[in-house]
Amino acid sequence: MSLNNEGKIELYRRMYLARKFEESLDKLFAENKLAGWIHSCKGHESTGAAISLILKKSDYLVPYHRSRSSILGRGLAAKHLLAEIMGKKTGCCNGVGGEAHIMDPVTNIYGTGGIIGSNIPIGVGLAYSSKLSKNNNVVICGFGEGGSNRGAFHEALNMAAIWDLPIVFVCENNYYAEFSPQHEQMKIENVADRAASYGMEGIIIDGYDPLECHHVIEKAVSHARNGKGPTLIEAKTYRLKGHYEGDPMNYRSKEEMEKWAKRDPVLIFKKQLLDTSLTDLQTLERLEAIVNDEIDEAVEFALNSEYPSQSEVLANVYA
Ligand SMILES: Cc1ncc(C[n+]2csc(CCOP(=O)(O)OP(=O)(O)O)c2C)c(N)n1
Ligand SMILES: [Mg+2]
Repeated sequence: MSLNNEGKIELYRRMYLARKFEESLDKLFAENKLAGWIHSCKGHESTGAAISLILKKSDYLVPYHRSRSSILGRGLAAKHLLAEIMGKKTGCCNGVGGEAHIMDPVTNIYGTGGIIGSNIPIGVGLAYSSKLSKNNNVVICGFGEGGSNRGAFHEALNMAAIWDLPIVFVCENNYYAEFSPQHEQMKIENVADRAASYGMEGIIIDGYDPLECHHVIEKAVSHARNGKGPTLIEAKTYRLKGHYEGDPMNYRSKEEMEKWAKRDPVLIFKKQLLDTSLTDLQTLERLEAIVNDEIDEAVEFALNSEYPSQSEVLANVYA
């Protein structure tokens, strides 16, 4: 089903929210108010915003470290996500998960993990539970092209295929894993080609085009919901910043970075909505102002929240 005008505007709002959230992280990090690592999700907004619009409330989202847009779009409040990233008690995991371990049973978000690819078998387990309990819920599981080189990916996709599980695998291929370009990680050009060896369809999409993301991922979700099994979707993407905040990025050329910056998905989609007269600038600016306030409040909330005590940090450590 294609998105109506209202849906397209909501898609833009979710992309803008994700972008503003990343900007707040950049700023807090630069001001030395945020400790630890930040893996910027700038450039990864389209896929996650689309995923969050497609999933039903009872479905499961298993994101990875670069899919914060799906987490925010799904409805995990910016303030609880930011507080978690800052290690504060008011975070969605009481501040003990941090940036790498975001989960929230309230919004059915099960992921992310610090071990690349470790969330993929978790997604398959959730899909297996959906199938056994016949609850008709679908899982969307995200990872990068680097994650698709792990054994966990191959075992998980094989099991999902043989059991026709209700899961859609979404690989956000941003052409780098840390500082290694794709050609140093694998001999093939497309991660989607791996789908054939498990007997499922592999589809390539433009990860900078939110409408294409929505259209194709939604079809794969209904395929899964109708009991027809999994799909592997590869969204060709690019991270507009480094692997981590502070990365000098000397492993990629200025020309390459400029080429992708010109395609900035948030700016281009806004322009597209305006150029096609789908909405007007005033409407979008009103909506942006609400998001800006939400982010300002999240920053205030996270900064003013307390860190967990030493005993709270260790409360759920069993060994
Ligand atoms: C099993 C494992 N190996 C290595 C790392 C270190 N590491 C952290 S992020 C990352 C790159 C992952 O690349 P990709 O899956 O393409 O995701 P991207 O960060 O590019 O979105 C690596 C190698 C890790 N966390 N886990
Ligand atoms: Mg990558």
